Amino acid sequence: MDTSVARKASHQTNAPDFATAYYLLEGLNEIGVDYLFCNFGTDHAPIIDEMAHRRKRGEAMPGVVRCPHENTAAHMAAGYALMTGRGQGVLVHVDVGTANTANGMHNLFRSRLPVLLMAGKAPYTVNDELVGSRDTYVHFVQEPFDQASLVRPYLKWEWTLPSGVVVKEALRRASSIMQSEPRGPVYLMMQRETLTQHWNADEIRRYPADRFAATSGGGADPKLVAALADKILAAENPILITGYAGRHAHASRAIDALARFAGIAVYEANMTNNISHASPCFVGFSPDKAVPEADVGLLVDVDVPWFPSDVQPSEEAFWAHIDIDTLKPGSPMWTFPGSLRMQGDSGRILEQLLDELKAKATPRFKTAAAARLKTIKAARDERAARAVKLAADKGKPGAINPHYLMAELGKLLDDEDMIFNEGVTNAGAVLMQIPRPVPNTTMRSGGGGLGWSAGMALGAKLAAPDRMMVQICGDGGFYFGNPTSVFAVAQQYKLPILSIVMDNSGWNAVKQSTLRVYPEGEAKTANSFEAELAPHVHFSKVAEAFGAFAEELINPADVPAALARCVKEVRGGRAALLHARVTKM
Ligand SMILES: Cc1ncc(C[n+]2csc(CCOP(=O)(O)OP(=O)(O)O)c2C)c(N)n1
Ligand SMILES: [Mg+2]
Repeated sequence: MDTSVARKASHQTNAPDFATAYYLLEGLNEIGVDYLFCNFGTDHAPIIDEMAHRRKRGEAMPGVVRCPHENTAAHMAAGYALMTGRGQGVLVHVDVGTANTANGMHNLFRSRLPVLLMAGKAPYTVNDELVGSRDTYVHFVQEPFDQASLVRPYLKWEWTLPSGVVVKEALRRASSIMQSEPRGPVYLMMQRETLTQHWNADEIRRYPADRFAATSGGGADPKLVAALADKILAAENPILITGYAGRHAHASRAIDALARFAGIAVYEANMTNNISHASPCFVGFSPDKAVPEADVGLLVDVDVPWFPSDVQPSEEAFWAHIDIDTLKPGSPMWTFPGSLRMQGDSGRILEQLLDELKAKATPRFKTAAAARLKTIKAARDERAARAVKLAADKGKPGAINPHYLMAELGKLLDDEDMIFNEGVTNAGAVLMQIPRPVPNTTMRSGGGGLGWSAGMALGAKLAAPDRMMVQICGDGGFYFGNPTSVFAVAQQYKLPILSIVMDNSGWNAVKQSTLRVYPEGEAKTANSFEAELAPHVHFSKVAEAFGAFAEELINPADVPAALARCVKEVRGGRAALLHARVTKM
């Protein structure tokens, strides 16, 4: 039988208007996807052809960013979502491409960032029965029994598109779920035969945002708010620990206002800077000293407020969880104390709490709160002095002090510039030396998968081209970030980011972890930690291969000028990399 005739016939009997891929691209427009971060394969032929059609007809569709590695694609979507609040599309190749996004999906899921991951699936017809049938070797080997299992632990939703007639409905459902708090990844799989299926335009229903909205949390039960206010009114040492709350501007304002009114010390756990570091209530990132002394504690949108192996709260203390995710169903173990739990929009709940406190505040409470603000100021001053002291020693050639390096970098940043801090064992130096006056201008991943900061910086740059995006990582993190893919995208799409690599000669975190478990162990005796990486590498050459500006920084005396040159290049529109040899592990 002449297969070309059969192929044509199947087209004709479908009485086509448009292929499902056409409605897919249209549906992506409708759910607010500005960009598709793509790594293509054979599964995408129908989409690629429709993209060309749409371009020819001048029809709108998401911008396409081709990423040589899926890790870049996933983390670009993360950076874009961080800046805009909106999940974007990541389009990857069947099971193998999906597998390469698993690290990214972990980071997005744990960072409460939305993304619509999409992948093809191997065609299900093998004899050319339908347009898009199997036609090459890989179609026979790229079909695992459970493709979604590759990323399922990090998904809020997954589905295989059963028919093109519901493609827009599926996209709206995916969007509603990823955009609902706590936000996170969703995954849609599509077979080629489904994407090539044709439908008349009037068979495809529309699912507009105003009728199918995402959910966000609301306020809390006034009785619980009143109970918590009473606890705070009677507290002597109240503290507040937050991870993500301030990502919403109203919550950032509410934390600051509540803390100032009630004299509450605010700590940030791991994540973005929720409030201005210039706030009189911000006291840093480590609540270890404060936790045992706190009599009332607020855990506000936070996943890991402290490490129980290092610090234990008082048995008598009263802890309240205010969180869109109070129960942490995504974590098998989560046993931080919670005497009272209020699930909802933490900004809204804190506003309620502040209103209640203002209504009930006694002169005695106001005096006590003012006294606490003085104690907090002393802690802030002490912290600032410690930072200056830590940065005073510039280090030696080949062993630049990371605190000094970061303090100098801080001098060159505008308030709105963004820091993506993947410094691992040097992350503390970044946080300590570069206080951010504007909320949400420094962030760490809520997850533990290394290799995110460069991709996130690229995605953020796409969303906010006028701000400088600074990626800071270790030498280990540099490898994990697939730097050739990163600098290729930076060059191709003109996304100049600043990359600073703090090279301490290997995986210090691995070495320190071994020392924590076996302080006097054999690894220590033998000074053998399986942590050293290749010593004579020149990361600058990687960046240069893609047209970026790059420098190696060995001498502490060169720090200010080298940083200034790199920043100048980035502000002028060219990506730059500074490979700094810092204090060895
Ligand atoms: C994808 C991934 N693989 C492995 C690890 C385990 N890990 C945690 S920290 C670390 C070392 C990172 O080295 P580097 O970025 O140079 O930072 P340093 O520890 O030296 O400060 C490793 C390998 C991880 N977190 N993520
Ligand atoms: Mg290192």
